[in-house]
Amino acid sequence: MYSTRDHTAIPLPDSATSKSKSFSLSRTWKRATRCQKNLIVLVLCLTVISIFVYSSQISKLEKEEAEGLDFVRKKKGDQHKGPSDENVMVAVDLDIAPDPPQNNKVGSKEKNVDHNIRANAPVQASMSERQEFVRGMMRHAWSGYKKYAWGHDHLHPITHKFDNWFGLGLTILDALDTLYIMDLKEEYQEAREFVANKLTFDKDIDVNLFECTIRVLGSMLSMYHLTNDKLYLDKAVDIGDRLLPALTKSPSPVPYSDVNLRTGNAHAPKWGPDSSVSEVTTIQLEFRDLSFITGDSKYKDAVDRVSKHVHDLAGKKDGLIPMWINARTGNFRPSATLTVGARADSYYEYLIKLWVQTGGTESVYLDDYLEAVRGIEKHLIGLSIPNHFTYVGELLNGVNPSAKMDHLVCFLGGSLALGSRLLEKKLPEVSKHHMDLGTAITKTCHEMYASTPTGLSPEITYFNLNEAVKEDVIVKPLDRHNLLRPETIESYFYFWRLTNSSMYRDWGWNAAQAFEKYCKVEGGYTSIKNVMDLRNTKPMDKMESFFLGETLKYLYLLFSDDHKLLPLDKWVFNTEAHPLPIRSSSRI
Ligand code: DMJ
Repeated sequence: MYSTRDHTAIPLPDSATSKSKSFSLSRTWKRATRCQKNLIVLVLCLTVISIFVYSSQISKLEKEEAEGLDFVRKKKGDQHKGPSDENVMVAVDLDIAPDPPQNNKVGSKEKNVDHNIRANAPVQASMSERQEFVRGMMRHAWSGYKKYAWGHDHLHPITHKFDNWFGLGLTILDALDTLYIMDLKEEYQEAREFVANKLTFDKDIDVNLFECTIRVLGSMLSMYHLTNDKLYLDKAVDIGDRLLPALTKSPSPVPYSDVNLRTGNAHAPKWGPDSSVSEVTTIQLEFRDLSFITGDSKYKDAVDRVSKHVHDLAGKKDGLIPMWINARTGNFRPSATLTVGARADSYYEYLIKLWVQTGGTESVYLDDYLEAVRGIEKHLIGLSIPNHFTYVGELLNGVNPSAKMDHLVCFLGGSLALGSRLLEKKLPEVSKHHMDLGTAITKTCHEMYASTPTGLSPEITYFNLNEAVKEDVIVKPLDRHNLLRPETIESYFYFWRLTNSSMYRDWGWNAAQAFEKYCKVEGGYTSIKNVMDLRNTKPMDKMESFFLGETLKYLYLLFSDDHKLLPLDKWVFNTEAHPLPIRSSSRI
């Protein structure tokens, strides 16, 4: 007789028992009524469907858990831990979600960047592997640019289009010294060939003085210093002369923001009367260097005049500068916002670097820098709730505090570390204090990355000051983009060089992997619109030239064991990461 027990007691595919089972089953089936048969078929169908639904739910849950685990871990447990806490490193090692399955195809329904072409970034890798990995990133960015945007300013790596801001091949110029430093010989030769045979500055175009100085002049100067190749000196002089009218044609010592490369016609921005203060105070390292190498003081005189004017100008608040300045009147715009973010950032960066550039001989820059850091601490620094992250906020209209921090501010940790090291003997207490402040700010910048699901920082972060809220970091919907910016990596680089703490290298490695995972596409690397949703990052289809000029260069240097590769006591990096030599005096 057929029984449940008989049925379940058939563990092995023994032919005799199988036969007798099938025999008894078929007899039972034949004896069953039509209604019983229908019922059995229905039960079998329902069982098969349930098994299928259950197993697909399980695998979906497993995948979600794998992708979200580290974010949850970070949110729950790791915010309190200080830089010296080893657990941070463990948590950071776990910070990146596992690689996506290999069978994700190009053109899959997922709106995100395509997974299939993402390289496998190993979670654990030796320093030389990390460095080699970054070289691979550079090669990938370069080959996409070369294939789809050669000679144009920026690549759109998804649509394979390009844009021209100045029409000078900005990505090539920004990338030159990175290629050279990474010893990517073939790529470097392609770039040099472009400069030698294709690049001309004799163009009827209006360019932004600041952007053209830091990217184009800065690059040509660096390349000249690194290679001694006269090609770059000639190009540096050419572009320097074409930019100079922005400074000399202005009715005040404050330069116009824009200048035509062919006609020398200079003017304020088309959209408003004022220049950003960061722009007019972040051209000095480059023009001074041009004077040092040519022996012609006209470049240095022009930019020193701007610095002196801003130094003397009324309207600062404890060393903090309002963000707008007018080239006609020479004055700050009253009641402008005080910030270390956009439109003011590199004013502070260049104060300390100008002092460094001439071997610590121009104390006016150091004095202004020290005063500014005191001002930053007095008016802009705050601690978030509940975990006391040190943020650098803003004073809106010069008076109203806001706990808003741009990613751009994240250069500050590195600059404080650099200044601190150089002030060790001269001002030991200040040095220690600046190092602590820089450390805290850099930890906050790391949190901006580590607290998002993608492991990439948003463009702007707000810090919580409300006791009732349990999250320190607030990201507003319109601030969720990541433009492949370098500032946090830049600070990791300084801290690695100056403290030898490998924690910064691990933090940098996490960021590199996140760029690889969420920004890499077939044509290069893309900015993304939403760092808060790892399933829908909304690629923006733009690869900024500073990704090659700065972000990848600082990553490469971060993973270099060789402190003699561009040592910080011999080279000062301009704000676009182009290294210039440190001199022993300001004499030309
Ligand atoms: C770069 O052009 C420079 O680092 C500049 O100082 C700020 N903006 C970009 C990178 O974010």
